[in-house]
Amino acid sequence: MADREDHLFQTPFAGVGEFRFDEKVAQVFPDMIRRSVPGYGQVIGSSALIAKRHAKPNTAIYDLGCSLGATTLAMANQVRAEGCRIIAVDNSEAMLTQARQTTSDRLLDPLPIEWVCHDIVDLPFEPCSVVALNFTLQFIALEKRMQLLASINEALVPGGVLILAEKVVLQNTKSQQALTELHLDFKRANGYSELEIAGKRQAIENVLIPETSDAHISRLHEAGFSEVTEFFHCLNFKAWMAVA
Ligand code: GEK
Repeated sequence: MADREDHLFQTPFAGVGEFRFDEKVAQVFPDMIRRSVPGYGQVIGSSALIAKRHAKPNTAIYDLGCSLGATTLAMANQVRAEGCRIIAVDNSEAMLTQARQTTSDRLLDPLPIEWVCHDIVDLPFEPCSVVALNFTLQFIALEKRMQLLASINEALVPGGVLILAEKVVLQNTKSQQALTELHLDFKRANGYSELEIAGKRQAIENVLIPETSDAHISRLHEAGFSEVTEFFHCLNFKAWMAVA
C-alpha cells in the first residue's frame, strides 16, 4: 500500500496545538519523516548494518521510539545472530497499532518482534547488544536524557552498541542560520508550502529540543560509552554509534 501524503499542516487553523504522535500523524508518518529529515533512509539503512555487526546471540535488540518500525524492520532484515529478538518501544499506541499492521507482511526473514507501549524513560531494560534511538532523544525532557543513556549503557553487554540519530544545533549562530535555511529549502523542495512549514514549526517548537553535537558526545561519554563515532551528517541532522 502506498504511503499516505502528509497534508496535516496545509490548512491554517486558529492556534496550532502542540505536536502529538496521534493517529493522524501515524497515518502520514513515513511521508512526513522522509520529506522532513534529510538522509532519513541512509540513517535507517546504516543502523541495520551497525546492528548486524554488533548483535550478539541470545540478547535483546531495542528500537526506542520505534514509530512505525522503520528501524525495527531494517534491523530484522539484517541481523543474523542466533536467539535475538527485537523489542520495539513507543509510547504512542496509535503508532504501534499501525506498526503492527504494516510490518508483519514485509519481513523477509523475521526476527521475533515484540511491540511495547511504554515511556522509554522508565523502561526496565533486559541485557541487550544493540539499542537504536533514532530521532527520539530530542523528544525526551532535557533533565531525563542522562539517566536514559546511563540505563542503556548499563543494559548493553560488552561490545554492544547504541545508535543515536538527532537533529542538532550549532554553537555558531551564522552557521546555525545557514543550516536552518537549507533545511527549510529541503522541505520546500519536497513540496511543503510556507504555511505547512510554519504550522509544523509552531506545533513542534516546545516538543522537539535539539542540542549541540558536543553536548551529545560529552553526555554519551559521561553515561559510560567508551567509543563514540559519527557515522552520518547531513545539514542539521547527525548520527553516532556509541560502543559500551
Ligand atoms: C524512525 N525512530 O522511524 N517514550 C517512548 N516513545 C516516545 C517518547 C517516550 N518518552 N517520546 C517520543 N516517543 C523512528 C522515528 S519519531 C521522530 C522516531 C520524529 C516516540 C514518538 O511517539 C514517536 O513515534 C517517536 O518517538 C519519534 O526512525 O517524529 O521526528
